[in-house]
Formats: sequence, C-alpha cells, structure tokens
Amino acid sequence: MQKSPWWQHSVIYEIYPRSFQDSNGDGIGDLNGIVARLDYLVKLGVDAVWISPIYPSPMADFGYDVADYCGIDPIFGTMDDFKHLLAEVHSRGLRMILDFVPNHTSDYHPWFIESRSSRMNPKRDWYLWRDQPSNWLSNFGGSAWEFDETTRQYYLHSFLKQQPDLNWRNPDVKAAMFDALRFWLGLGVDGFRVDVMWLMIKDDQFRDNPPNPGYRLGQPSNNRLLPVYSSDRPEVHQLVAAMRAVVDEFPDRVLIGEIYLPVQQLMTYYGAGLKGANLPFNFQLLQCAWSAEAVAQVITGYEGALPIGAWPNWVLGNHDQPRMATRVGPSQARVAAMLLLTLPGTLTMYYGEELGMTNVPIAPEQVQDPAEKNEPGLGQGRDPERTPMPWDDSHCAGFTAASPWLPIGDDYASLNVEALEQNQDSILHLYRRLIGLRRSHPTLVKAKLDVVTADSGVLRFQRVGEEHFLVLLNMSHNPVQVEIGQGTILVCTYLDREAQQVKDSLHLRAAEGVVIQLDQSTEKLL
Ligand code: TEU
Ligand code: CA
Repeated sequence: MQKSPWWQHSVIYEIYPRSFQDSNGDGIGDLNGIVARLDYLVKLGVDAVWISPIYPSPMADFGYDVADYCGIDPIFGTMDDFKHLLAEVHSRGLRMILDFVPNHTSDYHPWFIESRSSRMNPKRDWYLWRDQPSNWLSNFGGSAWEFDETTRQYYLHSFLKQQPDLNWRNPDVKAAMFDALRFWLGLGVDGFRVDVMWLMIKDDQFRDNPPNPGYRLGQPSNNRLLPVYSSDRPEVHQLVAAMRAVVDEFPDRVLIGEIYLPVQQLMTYYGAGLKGANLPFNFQLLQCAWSAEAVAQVITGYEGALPIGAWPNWVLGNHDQPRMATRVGPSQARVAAMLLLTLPGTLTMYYGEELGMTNVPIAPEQVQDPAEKNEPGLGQGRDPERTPMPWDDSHCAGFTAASPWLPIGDDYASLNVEALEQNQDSILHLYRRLIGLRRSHPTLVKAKLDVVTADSGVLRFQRVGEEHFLVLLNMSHNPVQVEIGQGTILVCTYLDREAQQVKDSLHLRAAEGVVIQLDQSTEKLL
C-alpha cells in the first residue's frame, strides 16, 4: 500500500512571524527567532509550520502586501537566514509551509509602479484598470476602486488601496507568479497556504454586485453587497488547478487554500478529479455557535459534503480570528482543543492557542491593523489576536529585549510557556497529550467519524478503525451524566482521569471532555 502523504496526518502550526520571537531587539519577531523556538514546537508535537508572509513589504497589511515574491523582508532577516531556518526545520523532521498572496501585490511592487506609470506600459494589463468603477466594496471599507491621477483610470483593490489586485486573466501574470512558486519549491519549501483563493478571479464584465438583504447597520460596510461578481467565479477553478499542477511539479508538496465560503461552495475547491487545492481550509469551527448542537451539525454537514476521496481538514484559530479562550472562555478552550485533535484529517492551529492565550485589549493609540484603523469600533481589528507569544515571566515575556510592536497580554506573568510547563494540569500539557495521542493512534487521523449526536450539552462521536474511540465533550457549564459502553479513559480535559476504567455510565464535570478507548466487545451497545 502507498504511504499517505505527510500533510494528511499533520498538525499544522501557524506562526505569525512578527509575534513569535524577536532575536535582534527591535520588538518584532523574525526568522532567527523562529529557529530559536523550533525545539519547543518539536516538544509540542506539531508536524509542520505555516509562516505568514515574510516577503519584502511596506507592511501596510503586515506582509499581505508583497513587494517582491522572491525575497525576504529585512525586518525578518535575510535569504540566508531563511535557508538556515528551512534547514533547521527539516533537520527536526518538521515541514514548512509558506504563505502565498496571489490576489494582490503591494502598490510598491515594481510591477504596479510600472503598471500605473502609463496606459501604454506593457504591465498596464497586469492589474485591473477601468474608466468607470463598479459598485464593488473593499474588504477593509469603502470602494474597491481607487482613482489614479497619473493615468486617470481606476484600479481595483479588494483590500487596501495599497494592495492592487492582479489580473490573473493575463498569461504573463500567471507565468511570473508561478515562477515565484517554483522559486520557493526549488529551495525545498513543502507547500503553500494561498491567501484569499476564492477571490483571485473576478467577473470579466465587472458587473455590479447586488445588495445584501441581510445587511444591518453597524456591520462592516462591505457586507452591504453580496460579492456575486467579485468572488468565487467559475473561472477560478481552472486557475487553482493550474496552481496545483505547478506545486505537483515537485514531489510531496501541499497546496492549501484560504477560502471563506459556505460548505457546498468550499468543496468545489478540491477541484474536478481532486486536482484543485489539496486542502481548502475548513473554518467552520471558527464561525459556528459554541454548542453541542451547532458543532454536531457542522461536523455532520462537512463530512456529508466531502467529495469522494477528498481529505478533510479542520482549523482552530488564525491571525484574522478572535482567540478561542476569548470566544468560548478558558475552560471551553480546553474542550475545543480536544475537539480539534480528535477530528479526522489535517488540523491547523494558531500559535499561542496551546497556552490559552486570550485577545489582548488594544488601546486606540496602539492600533496597528488597517482593518481597525479604516473602520474603527466595528470589531474588525485583528491586533488583539496577534500579540507577542509569552515565553516566560521576564521583562517583555522573553519575546523581545525591546518594546514589542503590539502589547503583551498583562496576564503574562502567569500565562507563559515556562509557567504552563511547570503546571502539569495546564492547557499546554493537554495540547501535548492530545497531539501525542493522535500520533500514536492513526485511527484518530484517518478512521471514519460516526454517531455524531448532541444531547444535554454533550457532543458525542466515535472514531472506529483498528481501534475504537468514543469522544464526549461537555460543551455546557453544567455537570451531566452520560451513558457509555465499557472502556478506558485515555485523556480528559482536566488531565486527572487517565487510565480510569469506565462502564455503563459516566459523570462529566462542566466543560469536561474525555477520549475513551472502548473495549471492542461493547461496540454493539452504542
Ligand atoms: O484574509 C482574507 C479575509 O477574508 C480577511 O479579510 C478576513 O475576512 C478578515 O480578516 C476577518 O477579520 C487574508 C489574510 O488572512 C488577511 O490577514 C489579509 O489581511 C487579507 O487576506 C488580505 O491579504
Ligand atoms: Ca526582530
């Protein structure tokens, strides 16, 4: 039998590089900082790191505005530092996934500087220029079109005006961008997370988007319209398949798509014949209500919608979304960890979730994120979930010797890696235990998931393969009695019931989750 690709059984750990570890005392995390912390990741047990953009950038959107697709921004280090990091990652048996930002460049990218210089410039058509704007809205507020005085036309920017959208219908754009992919793949990078994959192609006639009947005052302004003509266009799938073909020129790589779409549309990104994205990110756990019923529905819906042969994936946390411990509270954050790590497929977690990091309040004068600056007070800002990783209780939490670019959570004296390491019951130990469990029981990675039910606030499902696991997650704040078969508790969210034999009925404390290995003979009872 063929060995399954590495990414199928991987836990991917997202590093937001500005906030992981500073090595040179400028208050901003960097590549050498990541090297210094790789052993921590090995001990945690994750398999791969995905690093948010590290390319040269004016940092209008903190790296998601790329000015050179084949370089390293001096803030993060040099190309040699990158090669060193990659070698250190690989020497530990880890994989590295880079962030690729194809929808837009920086307005400082030489391509855009040329493009905007004259209507006759050969790179004019590399971006989307129009005499008349459509009604499309920017994801960061206001019109998606910016009038440019020099040539008296509008250019499209789905995000900031410093992030002009590329014209992917132009073959030269395609060729240049694919060469950038090959550049990194050639260096040995193991794959890409592709930014806003579902936005890459727009309607060729730039038709106006219809109004969104669900829009309510107080919501971000881009909710006013339904993005019918500016996103998820049918032609995008051809492009995704072409991107996949480039990645497949190199053995053993992975293509992941960032896609915020309802599940049916999301599934189309696996592509015809599964020749699209290996993994269209599944963000549903970040968006659904935190109740046993809602999560049961999400799991069943996702499993049911997966195309035959498609590999599932689940994401818990990223640099655009509120921290779990803030969203669901610290005790449910532990339940969330158990949920994530007992689901099938490839899993993605965000740095600091293993510490139960919370959103850090950002005072108005500390705001960095343009999403907050452009539309203040609507909860759009992403700084709170991007604050520095607390490593110890020293000045600046061991993150930096200087003043950090974003404030460090004021609970860092107790909530830090070193302290949680000392405390055997901490969420850090829970994460490690669960990741370890997954590693030693492939059934948890690849077996079928079934009997998903929600009852009295308890989410229940089974993983049945060579072994037989029952997962019970009390997503409520009340204790509850549940019926079970006969087996052994492998791990519980309180980390105090390991190896307990259980039979017939089990008392679950509030926010308690357990993974039980069932005796095969009791299978039928369930
Ligand atoms: O995010 C895409 C995206 O849809 C976000 O705008 C998201 O909806 C928002 O942040 C939720 O608050 C990607 C990147 O992950 C994000 O960091 C970038 O700002 C954006 O693309 C533009 O490149
Ligand atoms: Ca630094």
